[in-house]
Amino acid sequence: MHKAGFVNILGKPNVGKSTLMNALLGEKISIITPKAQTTRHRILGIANDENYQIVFSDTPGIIKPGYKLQEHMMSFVHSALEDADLFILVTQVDDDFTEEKTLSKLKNTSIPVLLLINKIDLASQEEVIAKCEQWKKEYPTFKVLPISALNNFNLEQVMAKILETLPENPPYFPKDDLTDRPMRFFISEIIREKILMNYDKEIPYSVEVAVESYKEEEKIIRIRSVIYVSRDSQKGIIIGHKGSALKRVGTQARKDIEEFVGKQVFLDMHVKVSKNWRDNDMQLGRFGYR
Ligand SMILES: Nc1nc2c(ncn2[C@@H]2O[C@H](COP(=O)(O)OP(=O)(O)OP(=O)(O)O)[C@@H](O)[C@H]2O)c(=O)[nH]1
Ligand SMILES: [Mg+2]
Repeated sequence: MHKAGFVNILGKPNVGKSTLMNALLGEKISIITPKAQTTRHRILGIANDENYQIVFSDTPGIIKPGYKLQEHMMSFVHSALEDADLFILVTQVDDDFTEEKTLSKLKNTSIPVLLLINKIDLASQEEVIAKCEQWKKEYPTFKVLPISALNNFNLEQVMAKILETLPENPPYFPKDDLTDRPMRFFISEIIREKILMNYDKEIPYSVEVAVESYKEEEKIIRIRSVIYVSRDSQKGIIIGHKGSALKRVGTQARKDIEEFVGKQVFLDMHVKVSKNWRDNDMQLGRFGYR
């Protein structure tokens, strides 16, 4: 018997959706940072075993969109809410999910919902128990599990629940596929992760990264990337005094990319201004938001 199906991971920003997917896959597919709105796309992560194939969707955190980029991000969430074999709603002990539309959709769907209370390593046992009871009472159809995605706590139970729910199906993707995204996407995401980690305020939210070329030679991979900012003044901040800030980002990104591709990497980085790209349909389309 072979089981296969789609498991869509949803929730507010920063609750640990990407941490959970990576932990369940045992691979770093999605980038993770302490900042909200790290994930901007719907990213598939595929867990393959002789007897099953689980196709996870990591999604952007649910917010009220303020500009076009965020509208696109929320359209990816809506597409993930349309169909699945299982929805996983990730919440935190100290931070309830209260977005009415999504909750009512999940409450009224015939698709099973697994509600995870994440980051229980940061809470007391009493708080965790109380939170579980509260969810079970308000949403009796949801399966409720407390977890810590960071510490791998209770994740075997999550896997067991998923496998219990998955229907009998042949695989949807080739059994050695790990994701639906090309190499260039992961390179640009790794660079974006380092930007989120190294800059504050509006900078991480004003940046998009594009990989313009990826050339594999015998001993080295040569990558040319462009960091786009939305205003002139942000260019200098990204570059920093005598290029120091950009150099730090480049070194950190190169190390991670080398680990990811298993080869030496030469990373060429350029900074360009794409005026107000977050609200520009054509530019968003070029960046892959469709
Ligand atoms: N203490 C603790 N921190 C966690 C846990 N799971 C995730 N985190 C942290 O929470 C932060 C956000 O994690 P992400 O996985 O990026 O969260 P996300 O829900 O994907 O966030 P967006 O992509 O912005 O929507 C990171 O700093 C993680 O290390 C956990 O179980 N315990
Ligand atoms: Mg994420």
